[in-house]
Amino acid sequence: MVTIDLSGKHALVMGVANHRSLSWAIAQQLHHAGARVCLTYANERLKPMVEELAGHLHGSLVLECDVTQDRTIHAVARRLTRDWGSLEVLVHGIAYANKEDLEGKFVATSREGFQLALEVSAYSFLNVTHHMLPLLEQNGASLLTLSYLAAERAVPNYNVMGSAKAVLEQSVRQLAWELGARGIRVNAVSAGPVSTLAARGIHGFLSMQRHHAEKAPLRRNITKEEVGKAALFLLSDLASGITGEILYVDAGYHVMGV
Ligand code: 0WE
Repeated sequence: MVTIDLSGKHALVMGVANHRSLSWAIAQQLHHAGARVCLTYANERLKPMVEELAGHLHGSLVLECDVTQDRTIHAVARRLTRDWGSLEVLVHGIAYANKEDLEGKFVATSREGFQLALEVSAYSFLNVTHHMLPLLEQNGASLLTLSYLAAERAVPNYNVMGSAKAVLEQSVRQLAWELGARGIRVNAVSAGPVSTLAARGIHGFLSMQRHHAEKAPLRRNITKEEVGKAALFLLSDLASGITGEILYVDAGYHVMGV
């Protein structure tokens, strides 16, 4: 019988905003598998919610980390070095673009909007990894980020986030190559549309989800728990031979030609 046991392992999970977050579903799976979990929040507005959620994960840590501020990333690395001494799991579930850049014309994306989306949603993955490298090298680690099909297909309104996800997926492959020599694996889950804080309020999101459920081989949408389970697999020793991979958790949607 195969069970996933992450006891004695340390997991940093970034990108939890509320109970609907895919990062939260992943944090819960890691916790149930026995890992010690650290959640980060980007600003004071998100702090109370993340602290409340962390209250459900016995022995967890909550730290501030704004990925546009190297100082705060460095502070997380220092704290985890002191408290844990090693990091076996890193989950990056962070994305942000200005709201107007997800509604207007892609061709009209401002320089600042483009830079912000790529900095927060893509550059942060390698930058955080760089800051955590001494911790990640200790025992070999498994890294995971979250992507979306719009990295490689045209999706109405996803606009500059598609640019960011394309860069993010290339970063998964490049990091897999570079860090593989140190026993570090790097993968992504490409999730189908889930009603998270990041997705709600997106114009046309509900009709898009309906379309997805109609067309997908499984004839339904996915749940955040399904993302959590696939993530747990990739982050565990069951996936010891897998790196540089984009794993689709999308009810099969991406295989369709019509
Ligand atoms: O990656 C995402 C969402 C990312 C996102 C969402 C927001 C909304 C509020 C990034 N930045 C912001 N900034 C805000 O101010 N998804 C995969 C969910 C999503 O977002 C879409 C989608 C889907 C699916 C936007 C347009 C079209 C489809």
